[in-house]
Amino acid sequence: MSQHYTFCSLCESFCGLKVDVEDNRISRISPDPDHVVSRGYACVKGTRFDSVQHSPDRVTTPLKRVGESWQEVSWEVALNDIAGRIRTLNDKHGAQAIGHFVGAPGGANLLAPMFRGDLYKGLGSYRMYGTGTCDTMNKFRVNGDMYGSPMRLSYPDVDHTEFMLVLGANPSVSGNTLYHLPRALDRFDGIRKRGGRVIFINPRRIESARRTEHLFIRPDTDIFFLAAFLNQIISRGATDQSRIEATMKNFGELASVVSRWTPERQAQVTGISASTLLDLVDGYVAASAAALNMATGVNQGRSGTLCYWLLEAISLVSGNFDRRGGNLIGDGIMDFALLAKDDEHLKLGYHREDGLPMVSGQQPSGMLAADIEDGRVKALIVEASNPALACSNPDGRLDSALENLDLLVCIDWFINETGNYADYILPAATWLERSGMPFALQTFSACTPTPYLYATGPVLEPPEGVRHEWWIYTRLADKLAVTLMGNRLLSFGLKLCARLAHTRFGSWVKVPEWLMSGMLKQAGQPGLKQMLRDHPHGLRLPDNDGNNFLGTDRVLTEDGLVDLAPPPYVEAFDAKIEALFAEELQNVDQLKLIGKREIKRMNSSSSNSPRLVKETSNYAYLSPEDAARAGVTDDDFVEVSSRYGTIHIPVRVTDEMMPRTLAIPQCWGHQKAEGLSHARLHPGVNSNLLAGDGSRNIEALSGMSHLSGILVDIRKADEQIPVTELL
Ligand SMILES: Nc1nc2c(c(=O)[nH]1)N[C@H]1C(S)=C(S)[C@@H](COP(=O)(O)OP(=O)(O)OC[C@H]3O[C@@H](n4cnc5c(=O)[nH]c(N)nc54)[C@H](O)[C@@H]3O)O[C@H]1N2
Ligand SMILES: Nc1nc2c(c(=O)[nH]1)N[C@H]1C(S)=C(S)[C@@H](COP(=O)(O)OP(=O)(O)OC[C@H]3O[C@@H](n4cnc5c(=O)[nH]c(N)nc54)[C@H](O)[C@@H]3O)O[C@H]1N2
Ligand code: SF4
Ligand SMILES: [Mo]
Repeated sequence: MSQHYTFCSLCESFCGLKVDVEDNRISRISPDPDHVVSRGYACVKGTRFDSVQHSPDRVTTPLKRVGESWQEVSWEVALNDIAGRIRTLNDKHGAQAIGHFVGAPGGANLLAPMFRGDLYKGLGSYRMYGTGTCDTMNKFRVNGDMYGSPMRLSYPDVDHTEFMLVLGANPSVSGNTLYHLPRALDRFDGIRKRGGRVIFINPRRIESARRTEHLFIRPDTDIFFLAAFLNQIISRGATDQSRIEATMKNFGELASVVSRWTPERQAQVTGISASTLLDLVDGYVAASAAALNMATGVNQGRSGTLCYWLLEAISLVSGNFDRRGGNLIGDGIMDFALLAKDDEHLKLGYHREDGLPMVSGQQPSGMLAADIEDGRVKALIVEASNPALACSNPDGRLDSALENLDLLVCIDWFINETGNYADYILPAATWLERSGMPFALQTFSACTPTPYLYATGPVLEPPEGVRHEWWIYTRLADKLAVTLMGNRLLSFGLKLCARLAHTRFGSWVKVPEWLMSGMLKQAGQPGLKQMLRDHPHGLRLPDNDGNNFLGTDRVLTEDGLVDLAPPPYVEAFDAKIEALFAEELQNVDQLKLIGKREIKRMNSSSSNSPRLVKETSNYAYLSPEDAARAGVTDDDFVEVSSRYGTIHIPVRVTDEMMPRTLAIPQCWGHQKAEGLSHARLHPGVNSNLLAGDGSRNIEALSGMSHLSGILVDIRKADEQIPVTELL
């Protein structure tokens, strides 16, 4: 038996793990008690990953769709055919017809992004979609406009703050997003023990708020709360004028934008009373340092970009930004923001031919079905994703579109619901089978209150027919005559390595390790070998004490000033806020649908693990008041309908829910998955059949999909039809 230390790549907590291995099989996974940050914490998804890793359903050789069945083929046969079909479609329809779609796990893969990006750049296609427009693209947009780069991403200094306000996140279940916070509950306890306050604002009384304050907010009304909060700070004069004058611009415009938003006015639609808002502002202003955070619950509403702008503005003008215990901008081992600044593909404000936004090079996933229907996209390579369940799919529109593609290739561990429609499944290695570092945001942008460095080698050998993403993209680049890394010699070397990687010279080829070592050394850090030998539990780097951003050349705007009121935001706010408010006043009595992440499920991809998901937990969670109004109780079925679709689902009644709000755990609906034998036994229903897509349902500034706060109606279903028969 051998013992290995590594990190879990399933969520952004990146917890340290100890993995016991016998004959290339996991015998046990336990939390690493010595990991420099997670210090003995890991959740069940990490410690039971063996059930995914060794699943009998795992695809271990390329599969080609032939009629109704799958045929095992060699990599050469698969990649030659795929490259040939891409070339033909490219000749006929142009490079833009060749699309890509990347899912959340693709972001945790250190090297895949470079290779996939280069392949598409080389092909001349910018039609790259991803679930980034389901979770956070609004934040990247704001960073670009206010600080000059999408990658200048702030995070709350949780371990030093005295007051923390969190909107639309549930870190103790999700492991958090866009900043690193393992052991979230301990860290929030720490704030309380220091005499501080932690407040979660959320339509559901969430797990993270068990020992903290919590306030209900009506879904998708955060913009009114934030506008009134900011207006209070400004009208009280609780602003740091000297810092504003020296390091920021357009304060006057900002003040005038929010000037009509009073605590009383926001209370009409948010459900947060005027006195509660005033109390929060008192607490925020009185704290020696106060931090703010918002995440997917707000990002997925209709005003994610404007909300994040107002949130950052509160922190900036109140003097809490760039200050210990407030919100900080990290200083990673290399300045990723600076490096990415001039990259055409990461350019901000880049628009599609139809004027829709593309942030950080990502096409709106809510446009995918329409783009396929319009013939804009003919081929799609999907890496590490399951858009059929993850994205808005009004009444199954995305399913039909995916089915109609000329070429669909899924690079995955399994045949998931999207894979059902694929021409090829290309089997990829798991994170236990590759070398890696916690991804770009942490290592390169230091989005973490506890800066550290970690590197791991592979813990397991991949099965014979499985390949790494870098290899797949490099072989395709070779076959399609695309130059990688913008350098012919390097490209030739990489292609040669990929050709040799699975021959008898394979053990010489260490492309991921060479690249990682190169990056580490270039950043003045120990190389990979030294990291693995000397720092198996990670290397803690110095804390970020703030005072290192505002007024420095790290602000990448042209004039070096933070823009408090980027014109497109002022315009969008003025244009839509009153209409949104009027709409909210009208619908206060109607139900709104939100999602619910579950500790044992990672998006759509844990349901196939018998050790994680034994039965469905895909209920419609309702407040007792709403259940009574609909005349339903636990296990009754309801019909939930939106403008876009209808589903039937059993009910759970809980006082965790705010009245007029309904939560359904997302990314269920496995009845059709050919390759997920266990998930099919407890399929659940896909709540995204209720979400709208197309240009009317994506947020105009960032392309984010509207996935939370969807207006729905419910009624008791006449009979309890088994879920499997409903779709
Ligand atoms: N166990 C588990 N962990 C995960 C995932 C998973 O599926 N399962 N997914 C991973 C991924 S891809 C991501 S992006 C992260 C996301 O991490 P988080 O951002 O923490 O995501 P959620 O847990 O969905 O938290 C969103 C919260 O917003 C609330 N909410 C919904 N609508 C609104 C609103 O309008 N206003 C406010 N104020 N709150 C609202 C919801 O009730 C919910 O508690 O989690 C990651 N980690
Ligand atoms: N209603 C609603 N819908 C939502 C959300 C919500 O909160 N509410 N959340 C949204 C969010 S934030 C996200 S990110 C999406 C999540 O959706 P996706 O990003 O599509 O994630 P998964 O559904 O987990 O699918 C991931 C697939 O990748 C495979 N995989 C895992 N690791 C790897 C790897 O290293 N390499 C390869 N090649 N394959 C791998 C898995 O087997 C699985 O099939 O869902 C979105 N959808
Ligand atoms: S919280 Fe769980 S899923 Fe996330 S990194 Fe830690 S062990 Fe993995
Ligand atoms: Mo996500």
